[in-house]
Amino acid sequence: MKTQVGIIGAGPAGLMLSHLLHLEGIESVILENRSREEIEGTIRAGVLEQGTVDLLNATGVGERMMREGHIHHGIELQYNGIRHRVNMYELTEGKSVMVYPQHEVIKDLVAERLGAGGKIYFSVSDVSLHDIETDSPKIRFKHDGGEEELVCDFIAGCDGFHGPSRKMIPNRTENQKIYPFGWLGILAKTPIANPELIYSNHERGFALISQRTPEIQRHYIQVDPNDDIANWSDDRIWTELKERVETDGWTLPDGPIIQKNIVSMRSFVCEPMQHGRLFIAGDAAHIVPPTGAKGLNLAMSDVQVLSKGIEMFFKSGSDDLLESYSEIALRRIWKAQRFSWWMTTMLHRDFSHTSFERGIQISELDYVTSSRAALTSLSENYVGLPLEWERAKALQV
Ligand code: RFL
Ligand code: PHB
Repeated sequence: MKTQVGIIGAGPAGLMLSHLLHLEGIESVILENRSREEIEGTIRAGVLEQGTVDLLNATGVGERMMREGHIHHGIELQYNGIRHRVNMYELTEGKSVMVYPQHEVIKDLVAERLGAGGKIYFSVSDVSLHDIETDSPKIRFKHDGGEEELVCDFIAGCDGFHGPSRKMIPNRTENQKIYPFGWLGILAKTPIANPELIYSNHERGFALISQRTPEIQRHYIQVDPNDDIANWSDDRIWTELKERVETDGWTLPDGPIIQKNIVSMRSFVCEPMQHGRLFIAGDAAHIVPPTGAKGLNLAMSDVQVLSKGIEMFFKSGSDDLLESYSEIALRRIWKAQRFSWWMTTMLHRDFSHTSFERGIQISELDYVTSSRAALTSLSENYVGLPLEWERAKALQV
């Protein structure tokens, strides 16, 4: 089997890359080790930056999102039991975010790719990469019991944090920070609690009130990352959530919990994100703690740069932009890392902190919520920073 770009992973990065390449007349094949049902049913992100929304719309896959998603002009920050609204729309001159679940984005992209004749192999196994330092790298894999080989011009490793691609980059530096925090996330059958998301810093730990549909909501509480979900009855979860977000005169609606799990939190950046004819994108290259709602959005910005580089190669024969892929993508990635680390540090309760450090944390929230300059900085990061195209412009792309 032959194709121009062999893509490993049908997450947001792999699917969007395949879609963008198709729009430029470049052929790709996606290899995914889970089934279509599994990738379309996994609950993850909820918040899309303005740039991600614009990208989905500009490339013809935003129609259902515009119908079923919810545009949010702000968020609320809570500490010491008081809410403070951040009017992002006003502070960023009209930008906003969209609450639309990741698995719905996945469904829209899979439907679009398959509808346009795109090739996605689901439930493959034993994926391995070969000859990435040559002009015809190969991916070997098993599908339907048979051994297959995909010969490509380029390989895009969009296979998430645990995939095989990153490990193929020799001499890479892995920069990492592990947090002493976990997030217990729930999906619950309740009405929408609040028009906007609430990020709450509380003595007992962080809590986040989010939403999905008018009937189903998504909320999170900070827990020990090594805690076992079996220790958390529905009653205990609701009691803890209410304790951390309710204010005088505002109560949190509860209801049956239909899904619950605990995830640990890390910041991670792999440098560089390329070697020979292999390029990695999204969670394969970096992980952010979810407090800044950046992971899916970074996956989308990586593949915009990568697809432009591949397009330039096939249209003009120049690999100038591809050679700069890591450098261009990493500038935005590090800024999103900084923001996600900052939001995480400001909002979570670190039980090893002294009263001095706790005092500084509350004072930071006090400063942020009372300074227009600080609120503007938070807002422009939350709605999404621009792509780093200066280097590309210098290359006259
Ligand atoms: P994905 O989504 O992990 O997709 C990788 C795909 O590769 C497949 N794969 C393989 N395929 C073939 N062979 C192999 N050997 C393979 N190994 C893996 C996997 O099955 C999978 O389908 O990576 P991608 O595309 O880079 O997308 C990244 C995002 O999924 C991730 O960053 C976000 O979910 C992070 N995230 C959030 N991001 C946001 O932008 N906004 C949010 O509000 C937000 N909230 C969150 C989040 C992540 C969370 N969790 C569960 C960690 C909230 C949570 C709780
Ligand atoms: C979500 O709705 O899943 C969500 C919202 C905001 C975040 C993280 C996750 O910062």
